[in-house]
Amino acid sequence: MTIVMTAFERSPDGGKGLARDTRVRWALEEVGLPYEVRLLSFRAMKEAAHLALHPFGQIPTYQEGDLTLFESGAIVLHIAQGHGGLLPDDADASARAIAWMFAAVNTLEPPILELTMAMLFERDKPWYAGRLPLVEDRVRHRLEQLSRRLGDADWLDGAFSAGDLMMVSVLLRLRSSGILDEFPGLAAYVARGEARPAYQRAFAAQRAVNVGQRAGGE
Ligand code: GTB
Repeated sequence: MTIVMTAFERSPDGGKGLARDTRVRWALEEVGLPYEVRLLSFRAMKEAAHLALHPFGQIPTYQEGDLTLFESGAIVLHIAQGHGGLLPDDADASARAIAWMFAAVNTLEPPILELTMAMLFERDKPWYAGRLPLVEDRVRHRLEQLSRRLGDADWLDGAFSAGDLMMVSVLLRLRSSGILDEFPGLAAYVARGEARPAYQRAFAAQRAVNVGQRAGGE
């Protein structure tokens, strides 16, 4: 059954791999599943045909036979549960890996998103200089906690899992802020994720679409 996912026709990041299709591509590459990518313009994302797949008119979506999914975390979990390599066989370890997936999107991603949104859209606002340190400190607080838990380990809980895939994907978005480099253990963790051949293939695939294209907005 052919897997079809959606991605930006022209990602605003110009090929840095920061849009959420990259984590889905990465999961598919980790488990060795072939897939097709349907590219969408911002306008097409808001049209009825796409809204039938994604209620919020966004990417990524995932279609496999009769199944249609949205939400990158749910898509990665579906891939991980159906194919070996991204969740441990042990039921408790698997539950913990899923908890890390939720931690990535529910505990780390919100303050990181707030910071990136502020840096992108609030620079010219009168409150920007005063607010930025507060937003940065919220991110630092979570990174300190995460860094402490990771310690000297390569991955969050034993072998690389979908929890790491999601966490690295979320942390990657911090790179341009410089904050990640304040936490060398986390910077090395992200670099380990990026070095995985499956990530490299996913990154190259999205880059081939986006590099050289001009930014068109968030
Ligand atoms: N919670 C959803 C998920 O995890 O799938 C969020 C999906 C989402 O935010 N999709 C974004 C989208 O479709 C693309 S990833 N936006 C278009 C719209 O809402 O109209 C967010 C994103 C966009 C651009 C960059 N970038 O250029 O760096 C990074 C991340």
